[in-house]
Amino acid sequence: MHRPEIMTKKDGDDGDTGVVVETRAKTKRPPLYKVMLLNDDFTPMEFVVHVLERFFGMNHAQAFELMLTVHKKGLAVVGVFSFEIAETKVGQVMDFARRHQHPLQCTMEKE
Ligand code: TYC
Repeated sequence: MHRPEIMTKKDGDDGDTGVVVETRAKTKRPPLYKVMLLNDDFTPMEFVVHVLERFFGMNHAQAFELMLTVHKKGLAVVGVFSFEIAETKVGQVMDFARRHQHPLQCTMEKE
C-alpha cells in the first residue's frame, strides 16, 4: 500500500525555500586622474624638461618630446594616476615652479 512521503527536519530539509540568489560583491576600480601640463610664454623649455625628468620619471628624450608637444599644442597629459598620487605630482610641480618664479601650470582632471 502506498503512503505519502513526509520529509521531516531530521531527514535533511534545511527550511530554505530553494531559491538561490547569487550575491557578488562589486569591486569598483578606483578612478584615475590625468595630470596635465599647460603651455605658457615664459617658462624656459629646459625647466619643463627638467620637471618631466624629475617628477614623472622620463628620460631626457621622452621629456624633451613631451615638452615640445605642450609647447605646440598648448597642453598635454603627462601621466595618469590615482587621486592621491596625481594630487602629490601637481603639488610638487606647482611648488617647484613657484620656487623658481616660473608661471608653469600643472592641473589634474578625472579620466
Ligand atoms: N612655451 C615655453 C617657451 O617657449 C616652453 C614651455 C613648454 C612652457 C611647456 C610651458 O608646459 C610648458 N619658453
